[in-house]
Amino acid sequence: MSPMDAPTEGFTGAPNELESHWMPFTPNRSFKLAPRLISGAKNMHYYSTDGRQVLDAVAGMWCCNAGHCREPIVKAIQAQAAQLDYAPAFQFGHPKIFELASRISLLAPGDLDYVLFGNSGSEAVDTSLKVALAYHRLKGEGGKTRFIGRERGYHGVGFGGISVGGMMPNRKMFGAMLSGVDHLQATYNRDEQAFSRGEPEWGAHLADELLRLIALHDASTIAAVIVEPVAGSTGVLAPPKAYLKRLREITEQHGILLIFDEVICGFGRLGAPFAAERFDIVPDMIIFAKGATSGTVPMSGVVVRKGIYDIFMQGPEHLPEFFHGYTYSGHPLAAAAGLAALDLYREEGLFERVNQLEPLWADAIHSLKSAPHVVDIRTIGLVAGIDLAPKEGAPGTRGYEAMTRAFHDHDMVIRTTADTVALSPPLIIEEAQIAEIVERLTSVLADLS
Ligand code: PXG
Repeated sequence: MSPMDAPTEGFTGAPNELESHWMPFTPNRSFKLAPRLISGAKNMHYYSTDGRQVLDAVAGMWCCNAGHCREPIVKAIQAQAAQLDYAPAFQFGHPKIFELASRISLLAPGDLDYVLFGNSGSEAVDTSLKVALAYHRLKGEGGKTRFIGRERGYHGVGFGGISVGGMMPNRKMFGAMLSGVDHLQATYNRDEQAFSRGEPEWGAHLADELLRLIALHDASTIAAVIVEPVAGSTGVLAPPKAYLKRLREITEQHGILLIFDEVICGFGRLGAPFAAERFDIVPDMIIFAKGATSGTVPMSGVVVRKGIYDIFMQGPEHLPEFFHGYTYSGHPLAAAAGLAALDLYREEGLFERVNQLEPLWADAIHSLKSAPHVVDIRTIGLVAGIDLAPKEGAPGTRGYEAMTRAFHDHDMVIRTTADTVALSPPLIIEEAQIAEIVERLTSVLADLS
């Protein structure tokens, strides 16, 4: 059976069939009037229920880094489901999750040697914040409870993640639950950085704002700083040169933990297992998800430095050292998928491939500079953000139109947040397919009202 003729079991996509699923982060009413339905996938493509082959320019949602329905991963999941469907995550273990933890700790820099597994990026963010609080408390620094996030940061949708996150719509509705946080300024400034490739030259000084926040709150109240090395969801914002190093210096000097949220950056997106390696920094924790299983089975985690783990390994030996965990922490199917994905990344050299493709990718995407509506383009690794000028009085409508036209009229899946187009294709993308993305996007932009 080819993905083209994936069965839909009598499903026609009629409005009554679509009603009950309250879709996440989706305008439900518009979607249900003109649905975008996908029933199959292979490598770089989706297959829509109306029989079209659709180019995936965003690796699902920044997660299917090895491409879709890759045989070794599919087979590993199938075999695992038949052999061990589930084992209790607390008080018991299964071999593959220990193997995966070892493999991930080897991929992580420095002494980031311990992995706490979860299922979603949001869960892993919560986990990391709890580790930070507990770590300081165990050290007798119980006053260190404040978190510093960054404006335009996205750390998922749990209460922990939205409090340190810097996306206004995520914060304003649930503000009552959010306290004890402060935010660094976003690093993006179009006047200074427009059309940059890789790390912008301007902006390292913005890291010194952390010194101002430390002077305001005092280091004795601050548990951790959490940032995405490259902010993904809010428009692909690469860190200014030397900015992250400066954050590391300041946090280290003041006994504040530094957490890298690499849910998007990890597993090759920037040409290294983790962005920490690309930027030559050892943070105290790295949050990962998405690419860990190439998007096939939900899995996330937090990689933690040895010094943190060691602080927890005290107290009575019959009691859990950390009161935290999920039913599905380290699920066998996710572990099998993760091991198979790591094998595939290594065998096909997919992380190195990103380094080879990066200049070509940047040239191709930046060639859209003078296309209609384009006001900025940013590229780094195998990621791009393209800002479109908002429509007068109707911000977000141009981006939405671009996304829907790309799918319906030009057989391509892209992501848009407000009026920014984000691209993050599977790492297996061929040069010709990069050209195809640019070609189709050119047509989309030409069609936009
Ligand atoms: N941290 C970061 C940096 C993320 O990008 C999360 C945490 C939360 O992960 P979960 O698994 O709970 O969704 C994310 C998720 C997009 C897009 O297109 C980005 C995400 C999710 C969906 C869409 O910008 N990032």
